[in-house]
Amino acid sequence: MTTEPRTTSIEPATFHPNPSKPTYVPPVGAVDAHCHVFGPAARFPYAAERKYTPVDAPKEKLFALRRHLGFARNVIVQASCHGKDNAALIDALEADPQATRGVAVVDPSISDAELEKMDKAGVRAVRFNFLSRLVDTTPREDFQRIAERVAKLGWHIVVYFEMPDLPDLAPFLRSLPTTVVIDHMGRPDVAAGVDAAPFRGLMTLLEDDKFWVKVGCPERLTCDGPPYRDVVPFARRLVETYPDRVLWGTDWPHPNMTSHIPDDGLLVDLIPQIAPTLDLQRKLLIHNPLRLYWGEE
Ligand code: 0GY
Repeated sequence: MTTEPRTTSIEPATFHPNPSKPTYVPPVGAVDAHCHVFGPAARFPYAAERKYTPVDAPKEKLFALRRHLGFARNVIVQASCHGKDNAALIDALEADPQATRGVAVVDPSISDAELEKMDKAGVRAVRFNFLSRLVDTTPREDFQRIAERVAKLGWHIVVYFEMPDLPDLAPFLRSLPTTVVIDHMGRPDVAAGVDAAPFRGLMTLLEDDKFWVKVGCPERLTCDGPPYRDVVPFARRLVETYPDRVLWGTDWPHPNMTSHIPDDGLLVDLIPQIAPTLDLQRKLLIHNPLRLYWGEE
């Protein structure tokens, strides 16, 4: 079922016009492994089925932010406002091929030629989004078919769900034929604490080494607001327990943030709290993303 966008009016900007310079200096070669580009709409129109209409956040702004924050590379994730038209994503990848990799959103009917073209441009994964506020529902058989197609290319799957949906989803996720990367720590209820059953369920799922997890996005998960201290224990538990299967990203330009506009410099300054040693920081920011997205050991 396809629905109309909730609104076609452009929503207020969700990204900071002038983020602070972080105090923390990332190790040379660090990767921002979760970020997006939006538009520009005049060149890359937003999808008819989108659920929100963002302010343009083009590749030039993303690359300038990367330099400002002290990062070297980006993994750009196709945002739901662009639906299954990955043109803005591919354009960003082709503009800086060494320093970027992509996560696309595709339909099961996509041709082999199109998949190969994306592979050449630097796409290394597809995203399955399970949030009904962001996308129309996709049948699991469709996801299964996509998974089988992309597994042959050596791609993996990025999944975005909310923690209450995990018990129902877990058997499906376990059945996927590739590595599975979980966005935003599975969106735990921070107020419930790290020892609550749902977060322990996520930790158990991660015992299977087909699963990886992104430990960013405190701005969406926090109850207390900046500087997001309440989210640190969740990310730190994951980094310390599964140091070889964690990724970090800014989530710029922070789609749909309404509570506040995150300061990306502040997000970077949390890294030494969630990865307290240089060894953990190097795994989180360099070795893990390079292994998964650039095929480098
Ligand atoms: C995120 C989160 C959100 C949006 C999207 O594709 C998207 O539109 O992922 C969200 O609203 O939680 O990580 O980008």
